[in-house]
Amino acid sequence: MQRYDESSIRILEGLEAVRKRPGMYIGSTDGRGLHHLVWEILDNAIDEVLSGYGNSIQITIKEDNSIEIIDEGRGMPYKPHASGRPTTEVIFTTLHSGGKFSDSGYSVSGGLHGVGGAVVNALSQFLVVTVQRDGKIFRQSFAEGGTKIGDLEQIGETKKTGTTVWFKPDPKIFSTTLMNYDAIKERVRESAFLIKGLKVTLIDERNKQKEVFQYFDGIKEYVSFLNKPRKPFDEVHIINSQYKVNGHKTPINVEVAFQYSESYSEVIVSFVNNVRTKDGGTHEIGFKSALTRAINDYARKYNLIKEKDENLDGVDIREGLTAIISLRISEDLLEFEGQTKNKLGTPDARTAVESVVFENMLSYLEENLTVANHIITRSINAKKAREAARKARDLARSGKKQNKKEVTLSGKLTPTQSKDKSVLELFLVEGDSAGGSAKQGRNRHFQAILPLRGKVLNTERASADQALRNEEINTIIHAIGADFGSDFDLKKMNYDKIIIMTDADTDGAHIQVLLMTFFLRFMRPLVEAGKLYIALPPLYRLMRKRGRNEESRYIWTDEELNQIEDLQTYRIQRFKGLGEMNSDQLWDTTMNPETRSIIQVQLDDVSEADQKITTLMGDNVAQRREWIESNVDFEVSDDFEINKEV
Ligand code: 0R9
Repeated sequence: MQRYDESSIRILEGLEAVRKRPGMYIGSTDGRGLHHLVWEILDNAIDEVLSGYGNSIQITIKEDNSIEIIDEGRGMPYKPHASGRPTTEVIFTTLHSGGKFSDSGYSVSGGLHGVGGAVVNALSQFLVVTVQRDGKIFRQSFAEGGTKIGDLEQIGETKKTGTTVWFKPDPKIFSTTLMNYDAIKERVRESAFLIKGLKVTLIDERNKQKEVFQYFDGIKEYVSFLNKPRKPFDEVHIINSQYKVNGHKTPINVEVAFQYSESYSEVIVSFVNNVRTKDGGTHEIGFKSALTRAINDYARKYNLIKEKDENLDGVDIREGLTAIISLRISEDLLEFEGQTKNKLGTPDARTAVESVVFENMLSYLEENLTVANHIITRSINAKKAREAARKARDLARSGKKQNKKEVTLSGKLTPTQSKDKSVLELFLVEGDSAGGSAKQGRNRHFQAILPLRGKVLNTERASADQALRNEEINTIIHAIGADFGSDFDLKKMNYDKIIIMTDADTDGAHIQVLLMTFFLRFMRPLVEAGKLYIALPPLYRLMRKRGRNEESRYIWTDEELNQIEDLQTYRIQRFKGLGEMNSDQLWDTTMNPETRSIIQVQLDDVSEADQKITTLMGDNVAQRREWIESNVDFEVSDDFEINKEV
């Protein structure tokens, strides 16, 4: 029988608060929140590596979806803390703040800043911590949301040091407890790229997979990795320098790796103290302005742009650029902005990156004339293409010339009756025949239909101006009415949801990928705002006689079909395409917000999404084949995290 003293009651109250409001600590209780627990423990293991102890971490997804993380650091302190209880116990049962438990100024690599252990424990079915330190092995276990099920015990002797945390997220808390190998792999790989030499072994016991990540060239290898599906036109260039003011070192270290390729995309991924800054911030601004300034200075110096001509624009200069920025600054200089704190606010970071990159770029360009000229020629072309596109658009908008495109648009789009943009939906439908059913089946009040003929242009391999000359693309841009590229304005959108509706076959999947490529390249904020959806038409209809009536039901997946016990009593119709459904069926199963299934395209990781899209849609055929062959189970959802809206 467990006896509770006053302090353990306080502990439980603390952890109880986490269980009552998990969202406050980990954001959500879906798959994202679930993985947040993994990141917390992983960050603690990485912190120990960053402090200079051990360089090897092992992470295992067990068969029951529990997670074990092992580091080879000093081992978590276990001796009694001021409260009289072992430090391990305090760490896993109290919502404390970082730095409180050690004199060495325990630094945190991100996340919950030291409260991670207790939060993970509170949200777990069980958690076991094992410490190897001072020649001994200690263990302590917790269950059911952090209740201690025993004191810290010595269970053996060892010559090694390190910490192991094994936990299983509580299914009473999370809507799913299924661990996503790819999500963990991406995170682990990112850490391995950022911390040179760090070796991370990832094991999945559910299907006996194992991968090791270790990179001795750090972010230089990261850029090569991201550019693997692209055609680079030079080596990766690396800048690494401690920022100095008047010859004095500052606590700001700037590391940048970049490489240009023939692709049209711009990929910039930035980090501060090894934490990803998804929304950029001052370091990214500094990098961009240094690059723009250096290229323009160089172009002027060698008369590559004429005196009377305007400077080249940043967006044009960055076409085809892949860059990683890794900033390391002292903790007291860290400032974050925005709702999710994913944006660096530190003003000095801008000055530091700008000055380091500008100096370096100038000499880089002088030493690599071919590359420099190539970048500039490309930017000039990009600028021309952008201006041509803008002219065509302005002309169409002014209505001076009722051009062919506008006529086609008005003929193709079946608009809504309501003008309340906040509820309107635009269906992009594969083929004219399905378009016809959709037009009849829709709710004309708030659903607009735009049928798409044939294959959509692959915008990964097209410039802005080529894309705009494509009729389907042009029509979509006009229908959405919020412009595109750097001029895209979310507030101007004519619809609240853009829903891609294709057949549930490979051609349909291909059209989905092509459209998602387009939205990602030309209307990224639309995707980021969660306004892009994919409709899920059912695969089967089951029918049987019930008395006088005919009973029918719809089935979305093969698994669902196989689970039906009295399947033999039904007649089965397999829908090969949307066209086989009549308009009522299409409304009931795929369009009616009350009964349909649609998935929201979520852009969880921009660089990964770019990577996959470039692999699938770009020029490098061998790379594409390799990717498809090693991902036989190709599904569109592989590229994006998907969220099912019932
Ligand atoms: C498998 C996941 N690993 C960890 O969670 C982990 C935490 C940790 C650690 C120390 C060493 N290894 C660790 N692994 C540590 C830190 C300090 C001194 N000795 C060992 C120190 O900061 O001075 N700790 C993380 C927090 C704490 N230890 C502390 F607060 F208990 F000190």
